[in-house]
Amino acid sequence: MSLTRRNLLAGAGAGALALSSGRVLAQTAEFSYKYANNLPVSHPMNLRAKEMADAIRAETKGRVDIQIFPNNQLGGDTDMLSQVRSGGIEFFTLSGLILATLVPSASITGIGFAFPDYDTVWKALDGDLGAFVRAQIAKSNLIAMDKIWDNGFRQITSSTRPIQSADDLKGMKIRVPPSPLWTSMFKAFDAAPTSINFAETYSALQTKVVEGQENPLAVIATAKLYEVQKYCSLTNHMWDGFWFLANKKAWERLPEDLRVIVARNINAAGLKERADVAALNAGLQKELADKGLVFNQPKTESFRDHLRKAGFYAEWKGKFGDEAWALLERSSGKLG
Ligand code: X2X
Repeated sequence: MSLTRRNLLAGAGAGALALSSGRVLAQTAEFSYKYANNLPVSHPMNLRAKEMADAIRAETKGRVDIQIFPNNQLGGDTDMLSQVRSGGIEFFTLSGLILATLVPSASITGIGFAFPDYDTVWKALDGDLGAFVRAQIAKSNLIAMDKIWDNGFRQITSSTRPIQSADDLKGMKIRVPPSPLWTSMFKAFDAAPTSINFAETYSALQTKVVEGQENPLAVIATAKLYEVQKYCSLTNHMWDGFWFLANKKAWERLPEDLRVIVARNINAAGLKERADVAALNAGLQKELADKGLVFNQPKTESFRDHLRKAGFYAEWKGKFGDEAWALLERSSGKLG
């Protein structure tokens, strides 16, 4: 008996389908696409992506098969960005700040202390600011899905000292993702930032190439960074999210009816992932403290002051331009 798509779908229960889905269906799918990302399989991004791929396969009756490559299996972010541009992979989730190496204005969402809470983030990103960034992305041969996925508010960890105020960052060897805005912000704090892809971050911390790094608790937990860090300072110094990107040609190759199904499922999964990450970040402090991380909650004022005095806000307002900055300040209030 040949295992055609039809009798596989008709015959298999949901569990069996999920288990066998990958290889068997990939051979029969009309569109077999790769989605790659930098996070561990246990992160909500990958849990929701798995559900999403299963739903797309079912709804398109096996015509669209999305294979997931988590955890930098296909290379670090810089490498995956080249691959999604060339069509080597069809889908990729990337922080707007790293995407800014290609689309400069995409880092505007990472300006220090711009968003006080998630309500403000989603209002801006699902509103005018998000639309502005997506329009810039569209000029670069990439398509960004409507709903940005959440990474979260970022916290600083270190193996050497807790960060109580901006002065404690002075001279600190800290890993930042490869992105001009990240480097600029930590230079403004007088730290010593080094650009390192997430793929090499754990080992850079372990071998003490750097003392610290900064990430949301959901990443610190799922990537087990607590194993190689001692302190966690809840600075909430910036919000970060992942644009769900598609290679433009691969996207346009999908017939309109399939495109609608794929986009709807990706955006729906993104909304669920946002809820998962917010809940995780809110509950992880105790779990990480049990694993030995020492927490402190600094006041944000000294950090904002430091950025202001270093001319960080003025510099980036100049780079992004008045129009984009006005869109940001519509949500954040006056910055700098
Ligand atoms: O590289 C990071 O630190 C991470 C996982 O947060 C991003 O993808 C921006």
